[in-house]
Amino acid sequence: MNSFNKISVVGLGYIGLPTAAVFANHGVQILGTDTSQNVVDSISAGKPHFGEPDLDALVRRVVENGKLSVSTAVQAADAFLVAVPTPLREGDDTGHGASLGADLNYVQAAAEAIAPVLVKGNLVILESTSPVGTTEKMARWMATLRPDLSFPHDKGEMADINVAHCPERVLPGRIIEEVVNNARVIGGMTRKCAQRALSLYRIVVQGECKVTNARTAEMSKLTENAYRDVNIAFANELSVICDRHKISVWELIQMANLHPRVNILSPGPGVGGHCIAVDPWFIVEGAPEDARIIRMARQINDAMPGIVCAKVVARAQSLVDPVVACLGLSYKADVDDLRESPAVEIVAQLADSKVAKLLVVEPHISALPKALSDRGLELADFDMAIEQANVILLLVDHFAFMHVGRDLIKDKFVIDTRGAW
Ligand code: SAJ
Repeated sequence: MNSFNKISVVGLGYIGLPTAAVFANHGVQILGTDTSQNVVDSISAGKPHFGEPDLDALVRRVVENGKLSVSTAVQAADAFLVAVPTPLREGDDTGHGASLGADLNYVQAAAEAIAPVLVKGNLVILESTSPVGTTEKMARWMATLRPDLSFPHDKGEMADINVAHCPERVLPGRIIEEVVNNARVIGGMTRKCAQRALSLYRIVVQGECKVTNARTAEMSKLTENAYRDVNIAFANELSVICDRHKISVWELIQMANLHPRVNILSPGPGVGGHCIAVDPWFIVEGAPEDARIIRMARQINDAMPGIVCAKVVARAQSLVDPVVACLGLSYKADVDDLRESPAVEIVAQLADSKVAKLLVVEPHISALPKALSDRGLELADFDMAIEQANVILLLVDHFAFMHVGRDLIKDKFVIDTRGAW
């Protein structure tokens, strides 16, 4: 029997809810909290408030058997898992070009909600992706409200409360499987903090668990996503250079990747999602003079929507009645998630250019995001869009787009930003 009979999960979003449900499914009593009454109501009724494979059945089961209960108020528990958003905010101008940083308001609010119910022996774990030093900040926020308890930044191994960071690293679409099977980096503010967090994760995690300090764990998550961002930026930069030389970047990468130690990623219309397009800024924020490649990669990837838009505008201007079928809006294939999606930005820019009629196709959603409906756009049917358009702009390589009849597009101008056709 482990010493964690009751775990409080603070923040029931994309990470918190699946994590809560997986722990509850292992027989641990989970108290989930979220500041949104709608989220709490929906989960209490056994229904997740977002789509994720296998999550519905799991949540229904653990709510019905009473292992997961949810509320808007944080209650006493043996351990607290914080999985709240850490969005981007405009950062200070560091003199190295405009910079962005992390908004830690949700982490602070979670710390302040947990503090009143803490008792000696509790463990608090931050899972949210955070800049280096955030776990320590969280400990200090709790300490300010609870001068009667000691925390690791003051009392080290002797502290009453243990605090650790264990970043989530799951891939949307495979969250349930990856919560269990991924390797985890577990960083404690002290060794004891790390060991206690390890014993908590061991309840459900089958992947390898590596123990380190909190700062290394914070930086490791940021590094993973910055590594990918930098490598995608390399591919995107190649695509711009190849356009100039009239070379197919896709063929080029295929050739270069024949080398046994080269593995170039895929260029595209830009980098979206709430992770890779965001987290590298947290590294830049903490080391603005030194994070040069990381900052430039962000800028290169962020410039891609403008480059794609310019290509489409140039093509449209050469036609008499240009009609552009914009295929896909989500940030990557086969998901309904539009967060930070470069495809949405491209369609918005094209609409503002007023250079062509736009037919917007996205099979995974039922209504356009406000940014596009406000511009007078409507969702279009795939077959109709392919038939009516003279320019086909493939923005997302959804499975649903892969089998379009070649004869249907052979006389149209195709701009394939994913190299999928
Ligand atoms: N992309 C490219 N070219 C590529 C690969 C991806 O342009 O070769 C684009 C995609 O189209 C998309 C974006 O990059 O717009 C990001 O997609 P992704 O599938 O690479 O990653 P995410 O954002 O869905 O999830 C990432 C994952 N991190 C890594 O792969 C290092 C995931 O493991 C993390 O848990 C997640 O971020 C997170 O929460 O941080």
